[in-house]
Parts: sequence; structure tokens; C-alpha cells
Amino acid sequence: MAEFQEISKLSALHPKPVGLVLQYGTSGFRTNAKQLDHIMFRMGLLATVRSKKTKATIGVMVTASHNPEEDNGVKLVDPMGEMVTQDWEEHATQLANADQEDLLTALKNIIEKEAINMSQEANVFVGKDTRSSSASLSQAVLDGVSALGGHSKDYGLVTTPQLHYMVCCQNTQGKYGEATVEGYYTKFCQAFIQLTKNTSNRTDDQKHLCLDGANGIGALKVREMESHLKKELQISLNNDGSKGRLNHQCGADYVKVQQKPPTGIQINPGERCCSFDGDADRIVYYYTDSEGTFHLLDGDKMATLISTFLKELLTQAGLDLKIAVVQTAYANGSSTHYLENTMKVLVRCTKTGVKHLHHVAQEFDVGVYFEANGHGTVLFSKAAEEKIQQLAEDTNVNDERKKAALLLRNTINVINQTVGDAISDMLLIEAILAIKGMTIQQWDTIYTDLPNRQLKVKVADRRVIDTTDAERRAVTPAGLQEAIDNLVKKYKQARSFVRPSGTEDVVRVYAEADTQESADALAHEVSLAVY
Ligand code: NG1
Ligand code: ZN
Repeated sequence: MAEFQEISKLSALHPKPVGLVLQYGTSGFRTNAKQLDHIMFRMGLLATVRSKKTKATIGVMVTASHNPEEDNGVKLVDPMGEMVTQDWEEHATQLANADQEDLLTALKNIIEKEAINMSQEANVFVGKDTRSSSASLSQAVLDGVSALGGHSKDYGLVTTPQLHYMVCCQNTQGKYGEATVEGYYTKFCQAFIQLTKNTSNRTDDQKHLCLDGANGIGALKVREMESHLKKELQISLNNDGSKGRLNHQCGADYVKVQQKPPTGIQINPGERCCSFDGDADRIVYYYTDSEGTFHLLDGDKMATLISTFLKELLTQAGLDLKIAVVQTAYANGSSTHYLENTMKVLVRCTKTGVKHLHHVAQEFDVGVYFEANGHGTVLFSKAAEEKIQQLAEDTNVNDERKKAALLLRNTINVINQTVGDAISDMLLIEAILAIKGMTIQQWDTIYTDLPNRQLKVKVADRRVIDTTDAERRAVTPAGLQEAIDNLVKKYKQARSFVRPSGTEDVVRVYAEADTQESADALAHEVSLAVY
């Protein structure tokens, strides 16, 4: 077949370094950018085949999110804007690791196994972040698509969630919105303006938000979006990429893990601030109090605020819809306790990685999912959306129910349901705070986080650690879990677990306890047990 000859010719321009083995991990392939050219070409091929299989547009995003500037990565986006399925992750790993001379065979194996009709048309959307390596790497993806005769559309610089949104819009014939960056701003900003329009007593202070753009793509896109917000949200943008390096001492991951404000930002006491990560799919909020103490409001605090808001609206609207919050083992114990015991909301725990949370959230009418690091969104079932829509249009309901239904409808529209999205989450949180007339300090006092610590441990082979129970218990190596259990017993309100990272060559250790000293000591002792 002509296309296979083309692949042989073009793949020689994107050779695989001999002996290099990479895995499609928590969030696609991710490593030093210098090792990724062949992966990008091959993911262009795979996305084309996936498009033929699904008879839909597939997305390919070139980014390494919160990793340092010198890294890069790639992830595939499925037709509804969700992460690619697990079996295709395996195809991706197979294709990525095939030696140069075996590439065609590996590709043909996938085509055969998936019974692909090669005459089917293929469409692939490609996006990239601001890393200096992203331009040539996304070109390699485009080369892969054209080698198999697929059509591609290069969106250039976009956030990861923007690309997910484009793919979903395209495959739902515009029902989700228009598949352009402009369409994205219009949809989400209009919903935000609708949500906040009756909160006329908002002061200028309440309309003002301080943002750390991590020197990445999010900063660029917020600047593009600003005029759509019609001054209803006034963002002072820091770390916009004009001076500092991407993710360097800034961004959501730095703030969450270090539990301190980013550099390059002047925070006034009490001022509401937030940080995006390098591809703008995560956000965390924070402020410093009058004594200069730093307060972090992470994914757990966002999940709590959002689910409380939605539960109240559903009650006011008289809608009997099942709401749940999905978390991972990294969720602060206080948040889980508050949600289950005070809010009486169903909480589910899954493995790390949004794809796991997303799938569980789909089981409910309203599924709020957040990783503690600020990656998350809300999913509404089709039935739930229809009920809300019907009520919003019903002329025979009382004012209170109607008002709640209209707020719910606009809330649905401000949320990017395809994936966690820093911009959309920011608009949602800002709208909720405005509607509730709540300050960041008031939001912070809903519950108090248990002191916690996250550490990274370098080991010879992190894969010797295998876990179970949503990663909360280690099954191997023998004796490790018992050692952790014994250490945990020494502290009050303590909990600790370890798991191999899916994005870095480290083992992650998490510990929480009644005091910061205890959490630090426990994390340290557990890391020694990991060696
Ligand atoms: P790993 O490296 O597998 O822990 C990290 C985050 C995930 C997720 C992915 C993808 C933590 C503890 N882990 O995964 O939540 O966001 O990166 O970016 O924050
Ligand atoms: Zn990210």
C-alpha cells in the first residue's frame, strides 16, 4: 500500500534512539524533549489509525504540563474530549518502543488487531504548549498524520483543555460549542457573565484576581480571553512568560508541593490568588493572612466548594439527582471527612490520574472530581442536563426553583466537562464566590486541612512497588506495608502511603497527621522504609 511506503520513508527522518524504552504513563509519554521526536511521529500515525477506528476526530497535545522546560510529552484525546482508552495506551507503548525496522510490523499489528478500514478518512487536531521544543515536536506529529494520509488541523499554541474542547465540539457537530479558540472564550465567558450578573453588590476587590500563569500557555490564553470578561473579572497576570522560565519556582505544582507562594508575584494580605500549571489544566488558590501565613486552597477545597454549591442548588430546584465527589488517596483526610459527615455527599476514591476519576464521575448524575493538586472538573449526565434544562424552561414553577435551575444551567455552561481546565475552573470558582458573597478566607474555613507532606524518593526501580485499594496500600515489596502501618501507629490522625509516580522516575510518599511536625516526621520515616 502506498501509505506504508510513505511511512518507511518518513519514519527514517524521525529515528528512534536505539534501546530507548518509554511507557504511555499517567498522562501520556513524558521525558526529556530530545528523546521524543520519534514518539511524536509515531503518535501522529497512531492518532490517524484511532481516527479511522472511531470514525471521528482525534486530538494530539504536545506538552509536559508541570515538568521542567527541557521536558516534553504527548497525550492522545479521544472523540468526546476524554483521555484515550487503556487498550490504546497499550498500542501507543507498543508502537513507541518498536525498533526502527519493526515499526511497520508494529503498526500493521495494531491495524489488524483493531480491524481498521484503512480507506476510512482520518482527522487529527494538534495543539502544543509554549516549550521551545514544542514547535518541532508538533511538526513531527503532523508528519506522522500525513504519512498515513490523514487530515490534520494544527491549532498551534493552545492549553490542553482547549484542545480537548475542540475535539469534543468537532465530534458533536458544534453542540458543545464552536471548535475555535474564539468559540471557547465565548462559551465560557458568556456563562460566567450570566452567572454573576445578579451579584451587583460585588466590590472591585471581589472582582479582582491575582494570577500566576506559570510562565506558560495559560498566561497567553488568559490575556487573549480578557476582553470577553467585560471587566466582570479583572485579572492581574504574573509570570506571564515575558521574563521567567516555564514552571520555574512558580505554577500550580510548585505552589501545591512546596506549600508556598510562587516567586515573581507580590501578594497583599488577604488577596485572592491562583496559579495555573504549565498546560493550564490545573489550578490552585491561595492567600496570605495578616501575619504573613500562607493558606493553600487546593483541589480538595475546590471540590468541596463546588459540590456544596451544586447540592444547595439541586435542593432549591427540587431535583432529585445523585451527586458524588471523586478523589484520590492524596485528598486531605479532612476534606473526605467533611464531605461524608457534614455535607453527606457520597465520596469515591480512585487511582491517581484524571482518567480514573473521570470514569467514576461518569457513574453519577453529577460527578465532581478533583485531584488534590487542582486537576478536576464536574460531569453532568445527559439525563441530569435534560432535567435542569426542562426546569429552566418550565413556566409553571415557583421563583426559587426557577432561579436555581437557571443558575444550574449556566453552571453547566461555565464548566469544561471534557477534562480539568484551569481557566474554566477559575471562572466557576470566581462565580461561586461572587454568588455566595464569600471571601477566600471564608471559603478556607469550611474545614481545616490536616497537616501533610509529600516527598519524592529516588530508588533503583520504582516498579518494584505495587499497590492496591486505590493505591492506599502497597502489596509489594514484602514487608513494606507492614512497616508503614507500624510507623503510622506512632502518630495521631495519621495516614501514609507510597506509590510509584507515573510521570517521573520517583516513588511518591504522602503523609498526614495532627501536626506539621508529625506529618513531616512520618513522611521522612516512610521514605526511609522505601529504600
Ligand atoms: P504521578 O507522577 O503519577 O504522581 C502526577 C500527579 C497526578 C497527575 C499526573 C499528570 C500528584 C501526586 N500526581 O502523577 O495527580 O496530575 O501527574 O499530570 O500530584
Ligand atoms: Zn497539566
